[in-house]
Amino acid sequence: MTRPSDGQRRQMLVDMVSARTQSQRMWNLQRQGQIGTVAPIDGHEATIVAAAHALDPAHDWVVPQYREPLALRRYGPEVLEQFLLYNIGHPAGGHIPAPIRVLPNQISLATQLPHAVGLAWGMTLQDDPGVVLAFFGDGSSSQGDFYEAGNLAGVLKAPVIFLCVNNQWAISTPVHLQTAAESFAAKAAAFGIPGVKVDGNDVDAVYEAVHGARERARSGLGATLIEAALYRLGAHTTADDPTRYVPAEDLAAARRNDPIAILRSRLEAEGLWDAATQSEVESAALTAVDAAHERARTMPLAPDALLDHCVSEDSPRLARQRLALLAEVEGTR
Ligand SMILES: Cc1ncc(C[n+]2csc(CCOP(=O)(O)OP(=O)(O)O)c2C)c(N)n1
Ligand SMILES: [Mg+2]
Repeated sequence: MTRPSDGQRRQMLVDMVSARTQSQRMWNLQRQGQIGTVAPIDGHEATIVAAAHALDPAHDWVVPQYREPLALRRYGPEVLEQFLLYNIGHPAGGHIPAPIRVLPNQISLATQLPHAVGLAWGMTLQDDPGVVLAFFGDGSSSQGDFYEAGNLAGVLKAPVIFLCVNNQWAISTPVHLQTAAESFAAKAAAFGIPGVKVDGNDVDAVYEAVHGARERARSGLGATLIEAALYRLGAHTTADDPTRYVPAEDLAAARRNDPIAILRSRLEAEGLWDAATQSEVESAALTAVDAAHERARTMPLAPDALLDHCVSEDSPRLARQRLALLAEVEGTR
């Protein structure tokens, strides 16, 4: 059993509380018309934070879907800034500022998974000791990309961890309409890799599973599929009304299993957390998200910025298009 230390568990709660506070703040900013669509993090915090804490940000890559970035504080404050830039549609939001090992958000379901396998396989070829952890949802597991990525990872023994965040919903589609398999973890059998299902509200369980998968990947044994079962406590996004389809009694039961409340009461009982700490963490999180929003809002935008960060170097054709675009913009001023 590999358990996080007291210090790590306390830091995990800081990251979880910060993520929820910032997610709620972003919800309000969207409602005020200040930022774009928001996919709330509520209910996902333990899984994302514990996974990030089982990784080494100096070597391991995280490949997100779209709900994770606020909970990746362990990967540095740049992740929050990128997330705000991405949210408001600034082209710099698609950039990965070195040395941050977090890929940009991915909205097109499961397309991040072949990227994650390619990244992991490339690292093996370059004798890079890191691993790649890719997040995806229960809904994304129905995409062809998931099966292609899983199959290739199995054959190549790529050092990749597929972390399926099973929050019971894909917008309004419940899991029983998503798959007839007994679990999402069971799908690992088709790839010839281990599949593990864990309680996604329990930081110890997620930490241990990711830690084990990382050790396995680093010793050359290849990929693992982890299913973290939890419950989406908020709306799918700011464009959704879950009261139209989420059974109220299911949501009430899930709220009694709120991952933040669980860890908070454990740490309070151990004398590692109190109300003053809670409010300090919340106000620091609000300051950070407001500063990131301000920075994103005021970041200068070059007329040809939409061509940046797509390829490392412009091809001759792209260079010509860039010049033509700049000339056209100049001419219209
Ligand atoms: C290829 C593709 N098909 C459909 C959509 C529309 N869509 C956006 S989010 C979503 C549900 C995804 O559910 P899941 O993977 O379980 O993630 P969750 O939102 O529950 O975290 C769908 C169908 C999309 N973004 N991409
Ligand atoms: Mg889902």
